[in-house]
Amino acid sequence: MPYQRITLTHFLIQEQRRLGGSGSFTGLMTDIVFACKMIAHEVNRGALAGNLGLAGSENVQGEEQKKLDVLANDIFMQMNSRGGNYGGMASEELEDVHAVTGAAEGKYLLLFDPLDGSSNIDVNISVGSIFSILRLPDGASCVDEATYLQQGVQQVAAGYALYGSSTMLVLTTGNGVNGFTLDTNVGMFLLTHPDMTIPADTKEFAINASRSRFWEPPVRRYVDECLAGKEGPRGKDFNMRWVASMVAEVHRILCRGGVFLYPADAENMKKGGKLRLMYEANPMAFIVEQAGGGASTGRTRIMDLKPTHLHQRVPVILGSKTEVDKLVAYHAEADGK
Ligand code: P6P
Repeated sequence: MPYQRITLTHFLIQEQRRLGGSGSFTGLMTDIVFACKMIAHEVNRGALAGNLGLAGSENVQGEEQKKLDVLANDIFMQMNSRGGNYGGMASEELEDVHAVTGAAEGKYLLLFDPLDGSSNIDVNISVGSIFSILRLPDGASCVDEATYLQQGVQQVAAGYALYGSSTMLVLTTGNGVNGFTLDTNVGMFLLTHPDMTIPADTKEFAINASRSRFWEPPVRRYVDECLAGKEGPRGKDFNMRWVASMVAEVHRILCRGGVFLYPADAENMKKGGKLRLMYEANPMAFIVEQAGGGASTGRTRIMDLKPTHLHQRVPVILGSKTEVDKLVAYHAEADGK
């Protein structure tokens, strides 16, 4: 019988009934889903729609924006302003937080990276959108950055869309991780990857090895041991991956295990690291932990970090629990703890 698979909307309704939660995840996700479907359409059209190349502008990070960075951000802002769920939003592409006008009832905050990995767009490698949902504290102001600076453990939900060979949406609401694939024939996300779980052990690590000259000793030790293979201290051969698109890396880890490292190094520590805490590290850490993995800076659990500013950067080590725990132990040893 066709259409056996459950839609994202029906999944969320069933989850709410099962958990008796008052939160309306269906409402919270509706506008995000619209935005991701539209972005998928624009990404998939690529050159045909004149969507490739540079926008001729820079974002708050001082990075050259791609046309699709700007378009994806506009789509996320517009779509998520209409449902009345969000009192305010924050984007990698915008310097300041954005209060949603006329959303007096908006009880949540949406933080997002509208198009992560955009350096891959022009060469047709997978990119994605990352989002994190926080509660709007009673009496707090959506124009005040401090309202958004909540620890990762406060997240209500987090997820990503992956614009790859198929378009997928992977989501956690704090009760495990589930993956949905977009059926473009009917425009619906259908449950294809229920209860995604990261294997504790792996033979695959992902790091930008061109930065090895900057690495701290515990990271160098870990990578060297992996490269030593079965004759080395790990007693097994490892494989390396680097897609330069965090969404693609995390998705691979959710599907088959692995560890992803964008660690602190001698060059990036001046800025605190490379990846942003509020709309990259925290949502991915929530997802990875909910799938049984670990997510650390190497020294601190990412979701325990107390944010200091909206575009704060942090070191990120996440994935298979055994490997993350080993890396944390190596950092502690190097720090003399
Ligand atoms: P590098 C993309 O710009 C990103 O934020 C992540 O998606 C990705 O993992 C990383 O940066 C890639 O960094 O040093 O390879 O350009």
